[in-house]
Amino acid sequence: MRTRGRAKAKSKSMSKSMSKRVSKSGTRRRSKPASTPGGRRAAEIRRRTKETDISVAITLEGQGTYAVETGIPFLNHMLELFARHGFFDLSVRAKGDLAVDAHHTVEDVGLTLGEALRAALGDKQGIRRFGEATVPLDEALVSVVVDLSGRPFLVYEVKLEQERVGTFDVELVHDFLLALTNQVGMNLHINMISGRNPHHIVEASFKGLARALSLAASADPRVKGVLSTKGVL
Ligand SMILES: [Mn+2]
Repeated sequence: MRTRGRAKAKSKSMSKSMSKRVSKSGTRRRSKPASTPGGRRAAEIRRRTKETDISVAITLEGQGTYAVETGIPFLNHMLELFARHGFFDLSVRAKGDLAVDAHHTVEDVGLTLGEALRAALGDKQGIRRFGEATVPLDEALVSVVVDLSGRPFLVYEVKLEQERVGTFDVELVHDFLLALTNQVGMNLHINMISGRNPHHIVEASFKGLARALSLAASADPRVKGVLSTKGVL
């Protein structure tokens, strides 16, 4: 399935001060983008609606440490291994209307994590821009390719025969990835090469995403400015 995202390419102000704003949808947000102790790229985002209240803090040059509590154990598991395998330091705190179902919380965690990643990436000077990883987990093999292009586009070619992992509806992974893709402003291709067990397939996808993003966000000393003949990412 190919999904064109909403255009969200405009870069944000990198003000160090806390800022409050109200988006068109009425969402109250507080963000503290790109504090960079020791030159490390980091951001904190809080996103609150009537459905969810989510805080994400991420450091790109981390050690893979994490503190994740979303109220959804399978999502916690995926975000924890995302941090570990991307060597990001990640904190995610989410309180959502899980009594309705997990959809709002999963999608809004994707939005907030994407917003934090975009803020931490800043102006993308000196980075590789492209990253890819093919990750196995037993019978599952998943390829993930990222371009931090500023143009949101998700290709998610993953066929899951079972609808659930435990109580988790695996269709929500697609919604999470779409939200993330739109907010980061990236081109993300996830292609399942083989697989049977949905837990294995989704886990290989998140590990691949972590490795591909980590590579794309890493510095290449040959890159002066941004890696684009257009001059802007
Ligand atoms: Mn697992």
